[in-house]
Amino acid sequence: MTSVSTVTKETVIKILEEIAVFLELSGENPFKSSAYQNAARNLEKLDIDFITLVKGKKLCEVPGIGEAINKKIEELVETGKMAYYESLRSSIPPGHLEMLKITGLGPKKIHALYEQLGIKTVGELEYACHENHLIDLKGFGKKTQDNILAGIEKLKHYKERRLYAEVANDAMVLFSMLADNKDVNRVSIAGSLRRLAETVKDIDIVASSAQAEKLAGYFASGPQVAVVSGKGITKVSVTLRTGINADLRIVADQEFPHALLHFTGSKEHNTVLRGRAKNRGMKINEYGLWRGTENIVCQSEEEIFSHLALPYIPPELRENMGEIEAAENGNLPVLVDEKDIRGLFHVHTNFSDGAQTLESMVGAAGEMGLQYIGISDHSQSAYYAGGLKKKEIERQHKLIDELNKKCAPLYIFKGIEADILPDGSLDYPDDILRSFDFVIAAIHSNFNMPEEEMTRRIKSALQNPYTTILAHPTGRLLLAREPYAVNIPEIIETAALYGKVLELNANPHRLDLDWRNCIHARKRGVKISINPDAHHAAGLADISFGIKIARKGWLEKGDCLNCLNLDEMKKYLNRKKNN
Ligand code: DGT
Ligand code: CA
Repeated sequence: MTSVSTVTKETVIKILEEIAVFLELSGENPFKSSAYQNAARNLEKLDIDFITLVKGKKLCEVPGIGEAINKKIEELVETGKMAYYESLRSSIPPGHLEMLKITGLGPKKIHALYEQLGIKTVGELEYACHENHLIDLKGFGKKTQDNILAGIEKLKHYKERRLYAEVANDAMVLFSMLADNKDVNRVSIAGSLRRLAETVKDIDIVASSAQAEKLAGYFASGPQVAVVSGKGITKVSVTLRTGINADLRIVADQEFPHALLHFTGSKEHNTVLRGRAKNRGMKINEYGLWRGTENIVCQSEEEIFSHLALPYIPPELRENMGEIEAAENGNLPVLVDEKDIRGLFHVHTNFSDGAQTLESMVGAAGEMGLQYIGISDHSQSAYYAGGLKKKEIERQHKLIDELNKKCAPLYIFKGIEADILPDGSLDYPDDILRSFDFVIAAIHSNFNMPEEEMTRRIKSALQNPYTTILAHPTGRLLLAREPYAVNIPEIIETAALYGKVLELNANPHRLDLDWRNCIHARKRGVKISINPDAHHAAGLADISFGIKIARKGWLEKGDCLNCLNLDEMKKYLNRKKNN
């Protein structure tokens, strides 16, 4: 429920927009829905203080806000609730609200499906598609049916996975709870979480204990557990209060390294290891390693690898992406580590859409022990994010000059996150671009270009002499928005040719460049900058998610731009500027 103090203009707009959607879902007269949409648009454009307007009873003077809507808004602002909205919302079948998440399916179509086929849930809709019921339906057809099915698949997939960052805390709590239990000999996180994957399906934990049954009971009755879906002596499956599933495997201590290796995966990596063992006259599985009937005792994963004539392969590399060959040839990368990071680029302030001042972002960087921070607010055409005009850039640069005198040894680089316009040019004339120490070029508009056009657009930005780094190269939002169509191998080639850096955006929703492409970029000698894209001081800590993915992408400290120390970085940026 919304409370009086939190009813802002934004909340009102959101509720009006939702009413418009609900009316469409209910099949009401389209004019009614448009009236709410229209009111929302006009409120958005309003440049007078909204609350003052409501209190002064002047809201009905805003175009598009008639008496009925005005009354409802007043009720919302005064009481924190709007009865009309509440009752409308509760009249909508919950399944229809879920269907709104299916790409390509709007409220009008959902209503039509309800009217003509009585569909109330995503499951019913999927069934109807499989039965081809949409093909002859007015306003639908085969193509729409196929699109809806694809959208449902995506929705299902997304529901099955979660962001690494969303799950990691729960996993640590379970891990600590087990590590503190005296019946536990050894315990480790396994599965995709241990491999530092960007999204995970569930939490896998392996523990060894001589008191398996007792331990199973302890785990199943933990305070985080909402549902126990399976409980044996060797495996306990639960759903946590957060909705995340977790599996605990309990083994004898001598089996521990074998179970850990197996349940860390990946499945593909395990398959290759099994083949390798077989070729050497051995057999490997989750219980142990054998030569004929002889059980080869291993104390650790290192020992198992060593029996397979391999050095230890870090879990994050176990994806069958060439790690076994690299291990065999002594070419495993020495992975970048948190302690190798010297500074951070891609930091926003309240000059544009950041929540905090330049001073506080700089202060936070100082507290992290960094040698430098690169400020990059949005550029002018990003009006929705308060992009910087020439005057604001000058003011920011002056402030940075002053801070640089005070903050030494921490150094502040002047940068910008410049929009790449649809034609591939950057968002400022050369004389402004020249005033920055670094430029991060970014796509924030026209996401729907065909692949060839988008690739050309980004390549052209990379060829711009002022571009230093390409921001979030695919624009994806994990589990929420697909990458835009772009030929990443071509982008990597262009970056290699022009000596440009690609960003590994560390925001846990992005983690873009994808780690698989980091492997490729590294092979082509393209440097990666692990950037927090911080919009508030706490956002700087997202860097740790970026470092995990950098490791998963085989990056060494020499591959990462922001592992350069301050002197090296000043020289690097100067050299690029004067090229
Ligand atoms: P996820 O859960 O989808 O994020 O990814 P994982 O890798 O954690 O997958 P999960 O939880 O199904 O299984 C954990 C590990 O157990 C997996 O990485 C390897 C091992 N594993 C599971 N099923 C199989 C299998 O059928 N064959 C082999 N070789 N290993 C398996
Ligand atoms: Ca898993």
